[in-house]
Amino acid sequence: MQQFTTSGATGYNLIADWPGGDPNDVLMLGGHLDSVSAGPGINDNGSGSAGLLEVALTVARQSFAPRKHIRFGWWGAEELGLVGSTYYVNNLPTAERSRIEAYLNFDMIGSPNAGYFVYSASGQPTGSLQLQQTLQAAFSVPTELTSVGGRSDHAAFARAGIPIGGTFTGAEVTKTAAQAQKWGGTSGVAFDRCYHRSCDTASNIDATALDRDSDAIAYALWTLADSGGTPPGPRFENLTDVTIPDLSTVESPITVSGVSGNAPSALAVGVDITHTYRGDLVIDLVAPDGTAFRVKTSSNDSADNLVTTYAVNASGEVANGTWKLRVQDVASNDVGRINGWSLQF
Ligand code: DPN
Ligand code: ZN
Repeated sequence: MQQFTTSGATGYNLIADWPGGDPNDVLMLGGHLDSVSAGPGINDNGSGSAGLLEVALTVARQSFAPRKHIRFGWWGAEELGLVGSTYYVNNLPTAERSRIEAYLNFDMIGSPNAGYFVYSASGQPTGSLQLQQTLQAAFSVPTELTSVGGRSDHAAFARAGIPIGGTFTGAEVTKTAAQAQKWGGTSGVAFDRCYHRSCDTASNIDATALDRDSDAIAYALWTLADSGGTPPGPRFENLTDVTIPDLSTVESPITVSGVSGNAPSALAVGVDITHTYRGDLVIDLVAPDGTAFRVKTSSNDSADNLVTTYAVNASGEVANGTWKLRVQDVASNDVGRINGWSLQF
């Protein structure tokens, strides 16, 4: 955490380095955490902050090990004039600055009347065609280029000579009829009619746009960091506690939607169960059509708790529908609870 002072107040940047990778080849991604004082700033810029956080969590879950070093930045006081990001860049030693090979910015990525914009390389002092084209390729919907000028935190990096890129779903500008035709939404209305207003609340988010742009962050990261792979597919979770009484069977559902075709041959089933004798537990993953895949049998393993991931060959099952984790306690005395579980496609 980096502190700075602006007009007599203290502000904060949060910098998160993912260990590993070449320290001389840093790929940095960021967005601002603050909002204007007029409103809560959920699209501007809770959306970019949350998208970046979700990608960072995915990096950790996957033990991502690309050739390059990865750094995330969440900036303070963007709305006061790019204060946090400028402070960060200005206080980087020259050698450190030259190690950052690119900076990608995400500011407003869940606009309620969304457009799909990629920062144009040509509107920037250090615009990069490679970054622009990678972000364009990250979308399965049509994109347009936009000249964001110096309106967000990438500007501090551009001024320091660092190549920049980013995505944006639109602010105060009105959506045209042609744009409404290709992207849906309402023509003649701003991409975000609550931009810098008190109505920029949690209902001021198009979840589809936030999802597409967050996927684009992951795609760009996996591609530009030289990972040699592609980002993992969608992940679903159920974090509702389910108690496991003695000698009983309980189930916890996860409804999967928006995944085409069948489940993968290594569907990752993450399980987090508290129990005082885990050998008592028999666990099945139940597919939407009722097919049960046994992932764990009972045993005399007397250890507590079960926090692990199972790989299930579910390639014969349609992905969409309601999956269940079925947990049986088959011996008396010890009990527990499902804390949560997940499906990573
Ligand atoms: N900088 C944004 C704001 O915080 O008001 C608006 C914006 C974001 C404009 C991204 C252009 C591109
Ligand atoms: Zn913003």
